[in-house]
Amino acid sequence: MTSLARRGVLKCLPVAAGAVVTGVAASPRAAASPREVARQGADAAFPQPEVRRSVTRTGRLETGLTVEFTEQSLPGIGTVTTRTYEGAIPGPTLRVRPGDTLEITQVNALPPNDGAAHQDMNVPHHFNTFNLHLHGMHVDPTGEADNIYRTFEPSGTPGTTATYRTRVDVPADHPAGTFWYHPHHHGSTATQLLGGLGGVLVVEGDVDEVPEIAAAKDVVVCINELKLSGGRVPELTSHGAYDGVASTFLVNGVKNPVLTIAPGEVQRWRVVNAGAITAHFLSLRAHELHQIACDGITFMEPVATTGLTLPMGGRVDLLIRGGEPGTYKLTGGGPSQTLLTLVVTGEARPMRLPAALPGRPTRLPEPTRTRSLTFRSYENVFPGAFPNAYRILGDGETPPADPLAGRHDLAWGRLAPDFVNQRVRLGEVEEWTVVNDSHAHSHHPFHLHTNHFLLTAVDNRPLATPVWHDTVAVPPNGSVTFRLRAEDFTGRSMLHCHQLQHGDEGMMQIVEYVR
Ligand SMILES: [Cu+2]
Repeated sequence: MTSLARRGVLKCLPVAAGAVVTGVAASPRAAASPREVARQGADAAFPQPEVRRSVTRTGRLETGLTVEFTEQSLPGIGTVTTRTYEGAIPGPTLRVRPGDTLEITQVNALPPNDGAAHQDMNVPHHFNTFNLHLHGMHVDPTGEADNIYRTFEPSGTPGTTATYRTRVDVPADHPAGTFWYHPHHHGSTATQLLGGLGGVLVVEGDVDEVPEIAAAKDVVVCINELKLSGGRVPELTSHGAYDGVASTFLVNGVKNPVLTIAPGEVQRWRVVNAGAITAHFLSLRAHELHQIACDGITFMEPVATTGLTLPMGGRVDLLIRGGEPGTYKLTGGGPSQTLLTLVVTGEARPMRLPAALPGRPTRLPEPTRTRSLTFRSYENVFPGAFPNAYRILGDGETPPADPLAGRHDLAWGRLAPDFVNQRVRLGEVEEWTVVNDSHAHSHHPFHLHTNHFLLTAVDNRPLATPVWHDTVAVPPNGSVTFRLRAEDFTGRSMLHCHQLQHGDEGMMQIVEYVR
């Protein structure tokens, strides 16, 4: 059933590119020109990123993600020069299974960085240095795995490149679901994502074998957010560099692509917010969204809704059933922001929704310790190009070791090198409250690396059914409450605001998981 469904997916991909059909790239450079793949995808009715899948026999996905400036021809937008993975926005979709090994060779083909780093690490810098974060994956945060403390520098010599390797063992009991990858070098993350660096990572498994889901077309909906001015991402020379530059939203690299569905047909959409600044309130006119997973963790049963919030970094898996023939818009960002157009057409194809799913139970024991964190923005408090301070106060806040620009008070709560803000003991159940004390239009999605947490309340109102997340929107002037139990991986990891300008400017903490 699953392999048939997979073949069905592959048929939807551009057929001329051999690398797409085999789905495996043995070398850093795929056999087909990635740009060619992207262009063919754009010509198709609804593009899908190139797929690279692990080899079943060996359980390994060995692939490359070269980062370089490429010229993209974006339909309806024009020619854009930006940093890309493998010459495409988004990067290729990586598909693995629990127990697999993922080996990624990254070539940094970017030019040398301009200038030295600012003495304050929380000022954006080094836009040609990156690393790799596997967002939402429950894997080792150290060594050559999901280690965001590494730095993949450009070679420093114009015309040459530098190569870095990531090797991740996906646990045999890893949840099947929708994850994604993006760079996470402190100081350059926002700029790089706003140029289109990001791609989808799918873990295949039990949920895909539910008959109604196996029968549904598997559709990646990767929403990238670009800031474009004069065909480039503006160099971030000041905090205001993006002010007044409208966000361009692409779905699988295309502005407002058209997806077709038959009346009654059920499709499974893997919706990824790969943006840095904008949350999406997803809504599809005249259609219910049947949510089956949040942030890669499957629900116990589908939950029908008419709209949901997808914060930056978040993912939802949705089953969509085609309604009356017609044309419908999936909106996000705001009600006038169309992400894609759904055309319901053709012969009716009645399909069923599943009644039950192989979900993760939504219970944890009573907590034995609590923490309280506050996300706070300070605007126009520093002289110079980056006048704002973004801080995390409360339990574990960073003390003011070095007064910043004479503002001793603003040294509290910033990200500081080697200061561990939160030590989380394996096996202990904790309850965290994260407060956003900023004004109405300040979005601060909370993201924790390495472990999912169980959201139990929003603004102190308990949820009827708690939900597993790795990223959650903290409402302005509001709070979220969750339980956390880390069970296996030790080492240094992170928590931060996934409004990535805020993260780059200090709204980030070091979490250490300890025995
Ligand atoms: Cu924030």
